[in-house]
Amino acid sequence: MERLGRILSLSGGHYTVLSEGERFLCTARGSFRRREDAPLTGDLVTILSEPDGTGVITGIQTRKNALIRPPLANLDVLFVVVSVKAPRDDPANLDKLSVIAEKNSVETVPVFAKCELDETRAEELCARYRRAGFDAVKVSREEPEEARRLLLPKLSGKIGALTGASGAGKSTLIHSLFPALSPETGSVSEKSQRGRHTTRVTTLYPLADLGIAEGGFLADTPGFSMLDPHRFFSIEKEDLAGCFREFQDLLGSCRYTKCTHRTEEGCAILRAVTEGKIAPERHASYRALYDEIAGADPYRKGK
Ligand SMILES: Nc1nc2c(ncn2[C@@H]2O[C@H](COP(=O)(O)OP(=O)(O)OP(=O)(O)O)[C@@H](O)[C@H]2O)c(=O)[nH]1
Ligand SMILES: [Mg+2]
Ligand SMILES: [Zn+2]
Repeated sequence: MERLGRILSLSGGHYTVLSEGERFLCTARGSFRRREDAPLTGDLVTILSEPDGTGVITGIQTRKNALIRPPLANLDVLFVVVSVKAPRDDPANLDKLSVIAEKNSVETVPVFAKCELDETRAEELCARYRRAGFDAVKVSREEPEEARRLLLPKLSGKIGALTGASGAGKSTLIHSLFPALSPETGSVSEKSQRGRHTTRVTTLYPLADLGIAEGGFLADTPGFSMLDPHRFFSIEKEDLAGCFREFQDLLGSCRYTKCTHRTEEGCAILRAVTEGKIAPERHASYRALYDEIAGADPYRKGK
């Protein structure tokens, strides 16, 4: 019979599709030949299912977005875990990821972890990102209930993924959120990604399996730190300012229409930085990313 389902994982050419609480092991119909047509984990698909639990994917519903690395479709929320201490992470990486997310209609949720180790810094960072327009939170393994209260509603009915530097506290957070999933379980695909097979395995965990009625999925995919905005998302340097949400209202208010918001006279963004309306750290991230994009492609130089 024909039914609608969600692809939870892809392994060895076989897709695991969740449909009305049942899992089907599916192949894709031969018509998905071209790489960009191929079904991805996270896709909502129609399948023709057999009573023995197998099926064939016959169609893909329109995607909201599609990430190449890791391969994942329809991501709604990206939780970027940043450790406030031990190790003290640089939030510049969060800024970079938030740009990629913005470009792909993914909501970034900055999560400042290990907050009990430096409450002042955690509060400072939270305030900075809230001011920039993000729903930032701080968490600690000492308060798993609080982490659940803050983060689970953001996953309800959505596909979310966790990313962040090594040691930031991702596995610990997964354990706080889903005590039924051991941190070891959370890193299974991480291990397989390091194996000799180049195929990257991204798995969606249905929240329903954990007894969370509202549904939603958490993607176990550690590959986000590999993202290169220029290469993978073809962000033009001219589009970058629009991906910093606290810049958006000011775009068009600069003296020069081609203002790059780095050093120009009469720049509305620079004025906002001076006036304390835009965090200097965020503007520094903007400049660094701008230079990175401008310098990344020799064919683009001078344009
Ligand atoms: N003090 C304190 N330590 C924490 C907290 N969360 C995690 N840690 C510790 O930080 C270390 C790294 O935590 P993990 O959860 O393994 O970090 P991860 O992001 O999964 O790291 P990778 O798997 O290497 O990417 C572990 O020793 C944790 O015990 C916290 O809230 N407070
Ligand atoms: Mg981990
Ligand atoms: Zn400007």
